[in-house]
Parts: sequence; structure tokens; C-alpha cells
Amino acid sequence: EDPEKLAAFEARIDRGEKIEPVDWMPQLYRKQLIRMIEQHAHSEIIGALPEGTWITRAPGFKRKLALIAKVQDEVGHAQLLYSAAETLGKSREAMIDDLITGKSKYSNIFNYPAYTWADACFISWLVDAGAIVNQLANAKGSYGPYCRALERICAEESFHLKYGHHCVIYLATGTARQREMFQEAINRWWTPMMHFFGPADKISTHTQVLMKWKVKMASNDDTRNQFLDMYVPKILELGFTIPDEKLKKNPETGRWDYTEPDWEEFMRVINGDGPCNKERLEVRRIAEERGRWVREALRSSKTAYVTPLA
Ligand code: BYC
Repeated sequence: EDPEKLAAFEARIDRGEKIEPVDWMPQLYRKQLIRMIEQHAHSEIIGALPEGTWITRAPGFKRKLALIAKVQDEVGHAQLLYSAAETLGKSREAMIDDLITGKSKYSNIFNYPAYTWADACFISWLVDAGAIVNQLANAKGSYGPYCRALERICAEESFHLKYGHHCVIYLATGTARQREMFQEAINRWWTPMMHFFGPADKISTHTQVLMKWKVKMASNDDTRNQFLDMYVPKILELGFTIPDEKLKKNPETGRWDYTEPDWEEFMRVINGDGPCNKERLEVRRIAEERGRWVREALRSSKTAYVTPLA
């Protein structure tokens, strides 16, 4: 690659300028962005599934209404992100194909089942909280279309967070069984939540190059630590416990000490062998198949869809 172009590109990034689709960029920057934005888009669309199954069972009309809106937002986020990834040259069809065939990854956490309403509340509050920590940082990154998508996503996610927190406070101040349900949800989801921020910095493959080019604005360990800083006190304040005896803020380093989550489980889950991977992909495959006729009709239709009024 032309060293002069590369130097000019890196100087722009260092000055805090945004890179736009028409600008020159190194092949590796393009490839990494496609990988990361595409995985993010898949995570949103697959992430809609565990909560989506709770829409009909959410307790009461107001909760159902709010959950429908939240799930719809998540699918909308996928739309925004697929569009951002398309600006880099990979078609949406190719991305969906790679999702369905298992070639592309998506977030580990959505491969676990939401058994109870409390599991859905855990996702709405704490998984969304984790996503916001990551997205707020990366919205200040270098690639224009991704940053703009993240800004809008964060605005919508902040409503999800309030909704999720409200659901959890309701359980926390409810009956003994309701409190127990949420405690069980924490116990089930804590390890996948720790995995959510990605492998420890020392074993992360892409962090270095992504941080150099300001695609990733914080390392995996930094975002995990920031999440723990913000949310461990809130969880404990509600009277719940966290299933990790080592979890403690270290006064010397100012960072959280914790038991390393099982990274072998993480690798298994992100490579297709988690409790719900097959089911999640099957739902997307069926949706793709059932929607094919609509896409084909749109593509082959030569007539205008709307006839203007005379
Ligand atoms: N899950 O080098 P590393 C939502 C993979 S949805 C699966 O550290 P990187 C929501 C990684 O891809 C929002 N795979 O990677 C929706 C790589 O594999 P490949 C979710 C993971 O990219 C509905 C390998 O491990 N947020 O919130 O530097 C309802 C090595 O990792 C994961 C995003 O998607 C994982 N957790 O950093 C409710 C954020 N972690 O590609 C809520 C966008 C790592 O070499 N993504 N891997 O085969 C990112 O910020 C970064 O990609 C990550 C990982 C921090 C996740």
C-alpha cells in the first residue's frame, strides 16, 4: 500500500477527522470495519430474539407495549448498521448469507435462553447497559457512517436502559419470589455478561489495530471495567449478589479484580456451539426464506409503487 497515502490517512485520524466512504483507506481498515460493523448488525437482529419471545408473555399491557417498541428499535439498529457496513462494499445479501451459514459471528450473549421474565429484564437493563458503554466510546471513533449510526443507537438505547432498570426495580421491590427470580437471572447471565466485552486484552486479536485507527476507542478490559464500575454498585444497592467471590475493586489499581470467566465456554459459544445458536440461526433462515418473494417482487417490479394523485 502507498506509504504516503497511509501516512496522510493516519494523520487525519490523529487529528480526529472522520473517514468517509469516498475517502482512501487501507484495505485492512476496510476489512476490519466490515467485520466489526457486520457482527454488530447481526448482534442487534439476533439480540431481538430472546426478548422478542417475551412480548406475548410480558406482565401487563404497558410492559408488552414497551417491549414491542424496544424489540422494534433493536431491529432498526440492525438496519442502520447494515447500511453503514454496506458503505464499505459488502452487500446486505452477502452479510445475511454469512450470518445464516454461520460464517459471521454475533454477540455471544444472545445464544443463551431467556427462561423467565427476569431473564428478559436482565437483558433490557444490563446487556443494554454493557452495549451503551461500548457504543458511547466507539461513537467517537474514526469512521463517519459507523459513528453516526452509533450516536442514534445510543440515544434509543438510553430509553431501553431506563425501561430495563424500571423492570428490575419492580422485581427488586416485589415479592420474595420476584426477588429470587432476578437473583437467578443474575446467576445465569453473569458469565455471558463478562464475556460480552470480548476476550481479555492480552488474548484479543484485533484490539491493537482497531485502537490504532480509532475504530475501537477502549479495549475489552477497559469497557468491562467501566461496566463493573457503573453497575456493580447498582446491583448490590438493590440487595442482589453477584456470583463471583473474587469480584472486588482493587484500591491500589482502581480496577476490578474478578475470576477469569471461562474463556473456553466463550470460544465454544461464539463458534456456534452455545445452548441456542442453532435455534437462533434457524429463525433467521426461516425469515429469509419466507421474505424472499417480497424481495424478488420488489426487484422485478418495473412499475411505480405510488401513483401520484392527478
Ligand atoms: N461475542 O479481537 P477481539 C445489543 C470475537 S447488540 C461474539 O477482542 P474485537 C442488544 C471477535 O469477533 C450490541 N464474538 O475482537 C441487542 C473475534 O472473532 P473474529 C452488541 C466475540 O472485534 C438486542 C474474536 O472474538 N455490541 O446490545 O477487537 C437486545 C477475538 O476478539 C465477542 C456489539 O456488537 C462477543 N462478545 O472486539 C439487547 C459491539 N467478543 O472476528 C441488546 C461491536 C469478541 O476474529 N463490537 N468476539 O472471528 C465490538 O465492539 C467488538 O467487536 C468487540 C470485540 C468488543 C465485541
